[in-house]
Amino acid sequence: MLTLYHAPRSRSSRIVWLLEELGAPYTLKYVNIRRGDGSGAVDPANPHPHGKVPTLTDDGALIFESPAIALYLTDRFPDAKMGPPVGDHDRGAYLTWLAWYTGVFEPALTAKFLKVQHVYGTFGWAPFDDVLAYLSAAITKNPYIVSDRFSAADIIIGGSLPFLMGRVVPESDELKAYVTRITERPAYARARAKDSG
Ligand SMILES: N[C@@H](CCC(=O)N[C@@H](CS)C(=O)NCC(=O)O)C(=O)O
Repeated sequence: MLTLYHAPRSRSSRIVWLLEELGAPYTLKYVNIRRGDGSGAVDPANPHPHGKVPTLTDDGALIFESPAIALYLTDRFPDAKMGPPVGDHDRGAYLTWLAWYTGVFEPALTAKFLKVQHVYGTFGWAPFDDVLAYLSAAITKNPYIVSDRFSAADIIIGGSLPFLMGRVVPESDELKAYVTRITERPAYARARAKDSG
């Protein structure tokens, strides 16, 4: 049985969206988290080792870090075709984009937000402008991040854009069109309804 530990309007909202896309049976447990404005607190009911969300459990197995959860779920529910399976031509790109989100995109965003000067040869990610250009090129070449097929990579990466665009990420016509494309899906609307807490 899948349980998602979730805090509304947070990184776990994307996993609610993914579970809705998959049509997977799951229980949603709302938990408290520390918020950027200083409110909130670690919730003892949340099994995440750092008190964060998303946290997924599956019959006692603990899975955390958004890309790991996405990969776990799309492999576990292959019939939903939300991620290229092992042996598929697009599998490598899919894994790359999931790892890129966590290893490149988020650190580059954080560095930009904190106004940290990029240091080549020291940082394990590229400067923010390169990162954004790479993402913009991908969603201009194809309708979705990996290929012409929507996947969990669009939820993990694209799903962060409605919040980030106009804040840390500058708006562009390409990104706006892409966000509209992916958020017009019924599963997104269902997830938003559950996000209110
Ligand atoms: N790298 C993690 C980040 C998780 C994360 O930082 N989540 C935030 C919510 S958006 C959180 O739980 N913050 C509470 C805290 O830092 O204690 C992932 O992508 O899953």
